Amino acid sequence: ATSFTQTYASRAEKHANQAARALLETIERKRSNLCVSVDVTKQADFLRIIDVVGPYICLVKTHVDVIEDFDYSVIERLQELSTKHDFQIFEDRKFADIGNTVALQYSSGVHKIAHWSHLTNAHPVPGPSIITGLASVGLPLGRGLLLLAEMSTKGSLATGAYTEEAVRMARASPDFVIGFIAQRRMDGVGLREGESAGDEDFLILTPGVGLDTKGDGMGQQYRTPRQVVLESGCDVIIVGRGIYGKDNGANPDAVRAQAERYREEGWKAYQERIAA
Ligand code: 5IU
Repeated sequence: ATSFTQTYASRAEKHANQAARALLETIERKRSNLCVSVDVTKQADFLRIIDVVGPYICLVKTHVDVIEDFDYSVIERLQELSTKHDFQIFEDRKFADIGNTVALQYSSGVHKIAHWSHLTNAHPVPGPSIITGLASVGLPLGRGLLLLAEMSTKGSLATGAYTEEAVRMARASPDFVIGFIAQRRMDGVGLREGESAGDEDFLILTPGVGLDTKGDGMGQQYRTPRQVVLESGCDVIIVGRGIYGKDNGANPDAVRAQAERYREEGWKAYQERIAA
């Protein structure tokens, strides 16, 4: 079986990277392939939303740089919630600089991302040195990296040969690069004549997921959990405003109901996929 039809549990057993294993195990344990993306600017909203959706998710995706009243206690609260509700943390930092600079951005500054974020991501645009730089900080801490192989936005330049090169870069660093932010499965993409995919198992985390709208008027494009997980073979659905709405999740019951709904849809699509 390819990773398309394998269970999350069996993939967890074989994965060499600690962060990938932890995520796959969490997905299986909680029967949830739902990641909630929390793009809000007040720490109170941020922490309240996460406490409400916590039971239904495998992963929280953050942009801590948008929190305007940020101080490091937000991270401590986030870690407490991660333990309380059993989810992993993914700071969607989208690193894009030279190796030396990204190592500093990852380890230091106000946010010290490597100290608390199990996963982070990077644009492949600088070439393999971005992986070397981030791995120098993240590997000793047991972290994992996702490369941005594709984007959900209209007119994205991350297509074709660029996407293939991203997959080749990941293939060359299997200890640290655990998969992609992408819109479809990437096993075997960009293989050259005579190369084989072996037992590579990239995790695909996919934003641009929504059940009620097709877009946001600013280039975002939404597909359903079924399209993403069953038809495109992605592993984790990333949902933001579809869950916390237009009012920064002011109504916890509404947020909880949406989280339950997306968890259910994502898991149903996965069950259909492994039965295929
Ligand atoms: N995000 C995308 N598309 C991408 C990448 C990241 O939407 O291709 I790479 C981020 C942006 C936002 C979240 O933090 O995922 C999606 O939020 P909404 O579900 O609210 O659109």
